[in-house]
Parts: sequence; structure tokens; C-alpha cells
Amino acid sequence: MIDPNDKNLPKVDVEDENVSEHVKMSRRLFLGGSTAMVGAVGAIGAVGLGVGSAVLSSSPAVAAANAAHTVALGELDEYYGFWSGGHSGEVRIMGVPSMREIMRIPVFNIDSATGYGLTNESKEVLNHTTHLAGDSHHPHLSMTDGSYDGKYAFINDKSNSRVARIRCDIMKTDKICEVPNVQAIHGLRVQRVPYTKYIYANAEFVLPHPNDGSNMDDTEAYYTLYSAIDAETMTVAWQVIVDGNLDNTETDYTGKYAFSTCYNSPGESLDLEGSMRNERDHLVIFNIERIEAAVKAGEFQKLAGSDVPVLNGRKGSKLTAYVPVAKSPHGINATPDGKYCVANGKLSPTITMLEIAKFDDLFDGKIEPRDTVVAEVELGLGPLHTAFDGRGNAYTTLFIDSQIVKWNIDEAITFYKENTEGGKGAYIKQKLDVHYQPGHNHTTMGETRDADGKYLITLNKFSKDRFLPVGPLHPENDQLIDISGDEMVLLHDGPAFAEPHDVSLVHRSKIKTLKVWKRDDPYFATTRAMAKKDGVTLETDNKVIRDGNKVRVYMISVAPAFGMDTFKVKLGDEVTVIITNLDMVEDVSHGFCMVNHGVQMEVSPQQTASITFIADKPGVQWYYCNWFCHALHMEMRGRMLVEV
Ligand code: K7E
Ligand code: CUA
Repeated sequence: MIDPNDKNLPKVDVEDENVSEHVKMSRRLFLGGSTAMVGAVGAIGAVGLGVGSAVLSSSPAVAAANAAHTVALGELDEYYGFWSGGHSGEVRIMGVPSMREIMRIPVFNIDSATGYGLTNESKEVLNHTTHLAGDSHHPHLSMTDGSYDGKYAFINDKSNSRVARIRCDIMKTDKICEVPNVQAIHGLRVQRVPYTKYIYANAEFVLPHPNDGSNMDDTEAYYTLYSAIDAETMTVAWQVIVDGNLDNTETDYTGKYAFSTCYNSPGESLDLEGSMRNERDHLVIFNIERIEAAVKAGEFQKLAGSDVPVLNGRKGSKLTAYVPVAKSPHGINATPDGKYCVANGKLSPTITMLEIAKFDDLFDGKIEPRDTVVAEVELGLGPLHTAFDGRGNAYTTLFIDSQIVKWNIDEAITFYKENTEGGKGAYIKQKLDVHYQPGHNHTTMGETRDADGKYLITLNKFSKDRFLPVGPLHPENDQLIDISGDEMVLLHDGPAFAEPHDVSLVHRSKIKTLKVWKRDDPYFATTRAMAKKDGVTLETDNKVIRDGNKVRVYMISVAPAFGMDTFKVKLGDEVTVIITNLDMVEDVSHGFCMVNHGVQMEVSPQQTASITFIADKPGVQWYYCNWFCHALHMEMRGRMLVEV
């Protein structure tokens, strides 16, 4: 992310006639007319820049948009918003346009409400990892034929180099892939067409290989890898070595190509200054057909410590192409018609637009890399991410300018082609102030063929003065914008805890969830197998099985009682409590909490859940139901008698 106080930020010369008027204007306002104000960007950002802002006006357009987006009490939202939870490690489901938070899905973090990270079922999902922390950035849902199929959501973990899958029928994390040979999985996207066979994941940081401490000084030999993860098995199918640091990634609408922004194109710079010294960095394009053929032909190596086929995709390889693009490109986004992708320049006021249909010729050697570029679009300062409305318009976040800029794709291409002086900047339709410093933005259905151009969410890194002060740590501000008309209209401020980077907005018709669990759900298959071995029928039995110093306590629950109100163990036993909730009524979730043992979990209707702990305290130990289930919820409890 950009530090607005960074002295290395691009300097825009307001006297330079090659810099267009809108960039000069925003820069002037940004600087407050004096370069001395740069350090005060925090304060300046709080002042409306007045460029096309509809926020403070109470025009009829604003009133109409507000009325149209209201979700009446008792009514349901039109869209599911899948919000990343950043370094909270979770995913959140919001309703759009109401912006009501509906659910939290723990993914890489511990959650005491559901017992995620504590129960045996969730520990299996987490591969019994010791890392109960995560940094999730990019939630994207599985697709078939370029639109959501409602099966899975995927999300990266930058902090522990993982990718997780969430089942959308139960909205629980069900598999996690630890990506070998790399550090810091950042960019993540799914294959769109014909279906999500692969999830593509960028590893950001370069490493020496083997990374065993023998070669840490040879920075020229450092590199990182691009990974394709099989969406069904959640294992890495192959990895490709690249030049540079991978940032974000994107896929096309044919299934042939994936492409990633790379900064630090020399590849050997490990410090900030070095990684910013090139005037241009690049987009690396992966030819999926060729990569799969190379894997089949055995044209790969394996790196120490993993069985994953590793292919060479460095400059000059047949598997990849490198296209120079605007400095330090960050976001990369494909248009919903599948024609173009735009690389957002971050340290340049421009974004680079490429025509995807030209990639075939590029790989066949018929054209040069830069021949795929159809426009360099000057937009403003700090372009990070771009979203689309399906009507030919694009919306780019300007981090430094604290704005969303709406621009027309065809007009930008024509302008670039003809370089008509008079038309300079005419492709820009509106600049809307947002509050403040936006990172990602996302439109309703905007990363699919079904982009419907109704709403845009901008995820702003700073909220400054927009909410009641809560101490030095501020929330972020996720803003909802109506983009259905000619003018963008800001509708809603949504404070958010650390740190939604990205969001996917999915029409509710695409998501079908279960009302109660299915008894044969694979989520608790291991527990079911254990019960079978113990001769226990989960749906009927209340039984204590002793196996040396291991004790398994099986019980059912029906509101407002557990199947057993007492069971006995011996001091020091390893106790596993397995609960099957027989309630059929939607919304009657029970819980199980063993007081003073750090034990708690959710057991929703028709679910089986289990948790293991040591009975390390003698005497009476109470357990109780910690999910409110019944008028007699407080009475839903029992005693574990620990004998010495
Ligand atoms: Cu721009 Cu990690 Cu997608 Cu943050 S990333 S903003
Ligand atoms: Cu069962 Cu509360």
C-alpha cells in the first residue's frame, strides 16, 4: 500500500504541459498549492476536493438514489458481499445495498463463537497448523462460463502463504492449501472459463532456492513463483518461476491466459528504493495451455521439500510473456466483455490497457509485447484497482487523490490512438471524492459476464473523522456508491475493522445455502468414522468410551438439554466431547462450553461437532450451551466429574 507521506511518490510537475489538466488540478488541490503541504496529506484528504463531488450536495439525484437503495425492514438485500477481513484473517458477509453485516466466516483465525481453530473438524481444515493468524486480501468465488456458480469462495493468506476455500452452501472454510516454495501469497483469482479448475495465486516475495541458509547473499538468484491450485483437491498443480515480485493477478474469459502485475522488474532489489527504480515494470502473461503441455511432457523440476512440478517462466520462456506497463502496477482487472485488462500504475498517474485477443499473436511471435497495449490512460494519482459496470465504463480508485474516477473505455482507447489534443481527458466522466484513500473497489457482478452496473463499493483505508472516535486505532470506511445512473452518487459510510482489502459482490440468485446441515456432510466425516469405530451411532447414542487415558464422550442435544447431564472422567484424561444436534428447526444452534478449559464450539441443527481437551482440574467442572437456543437455554448444562 502507498504511504501518502512517502517522499518517493511520483512528483507531478504542474507546469509540465505533458501532464493533463485533471492530474494537475487534483495535484494542486492535493498539495494545497504548496509542496510543504505534502506531509499534511492526512488533513488535506479530509477536505472535499470539490472535483465532481456529489457527496455534500442534496441534489434530487442524491435523494432519488438514497430512496432507491433503501432496504426496508424485513426485506432482503439484493447482493451478497464477500468482504475480506485483512489481517483479522476472516471473511465477512455483508448485505448490499443495506451494508448490514450478516455473517463472519473464520478462515485463518481462531473464533471462539463457532470454535473454529478449537474443534477437531476445524483443526482438520487448518491441517493442524500452528499458525492461527492470517492476512486475507482477495475473496473470489468459483465460476462456470464466466459467472458465479455459487460453489466456493476462495481467499489468500499473505502472512502464512496459504489459500483457503469456503463452501458456499454452509459458509464454512472447508479446505486450506499451504503453498510450498514461496512466501506471502498475495494476488488471487479464479479461472473463469469453462469453469474454475484452477485458482491462481501470486507469491509476492523473492527467495533464494533452496532456502536453507546456504545462499542468502546471492540476491541475483532470488525469485518467486506463480501457483495454480486445483480447486477441487486444493493442492498445488504446478508452479512457474517468474522475474520480479508478483503483486495482483487476473484471468481472461477464455481460460487460455492468466496475468499478473509485477513490480521490482529487475528482480534483484530487496529494498524499497531498488524496487522502484524502473520507469516501467511489467505484466507477466501465463499461457495455460503451454504450461499444462510442459507439465505433461515432464519439462519441469522439483524444488527441495515439495513434489510440485516447477516450470521456468522467466524472461525468454515460451510459457510466459512480459509486457512493460506503467510503473509499479498493482491491481489488474479484466473487462466483463473479456476484451481488455487494465494494469493500475500505482506510482504512475496512468493505467495500461491491453487487448487480450492479441495475446495469441504475442505468443506466436507475430507481434511485440507493447503491441498488445491499446491505451495508456491518464487518470489521476495513485490508481490502484479498477471495476466495471458492463456498460463500457470503468471505475478506478485513486489512492492519493482519494477519489473514484469514472472513465469510458472506448473513448480512452480512441483518445490514445488518435491522441487528439482537444479531447484530452474527455474520456473521464466524473471524479467522486471518497473518504479516504481507497484501495480496492468492486461493482455488483462486475468481475463476471453478468456485470450489472448497479453499485460500487470502495474500500477506503482511512476513515479519519467520519465516525465517533474510538482511540488511536480507527476503523476503515467502506463506502457504497450508486453507479446506475450517469452520475456516481455516494450512498453510505460503513466503518469496518481491519482490513477489508477486497470484496466480491454476488447477486443473491447465485447463492443457495443449506437451512440445516445434512447428516452425511463431509465436514464431520472423520468424526463419523471415529464414532463408527467406537460402535456409536451419532444420532441416537449417549455414551462414554474409554480408550486408555483417552475418553470419548458422545452425546446428542435437543433444546434445551444435552443427552447427558453428567459424565465421569479421571484427572489427566484426554477428553473428546462429540455432540450431535438433533434439532431440525432452522436457527436453533446449540453450543458446548466447558468452563475454565478454553473449550467452546457451535453445534447447529443436524451438525456434529467435537472438541478435545485435557481434564486437568479435579472435581466438578460445569459445561453449558453457549448459543442461545431456547427459553431454558440457561438451564442447558451439565457436570463433568473429574475423579482423582
Ligand atoms: Cu490492493 Cu492486497 Cu488487492 Cu490491498 S491489495 S488495496
Ligand atoms: Cu442449547 Cu443454548
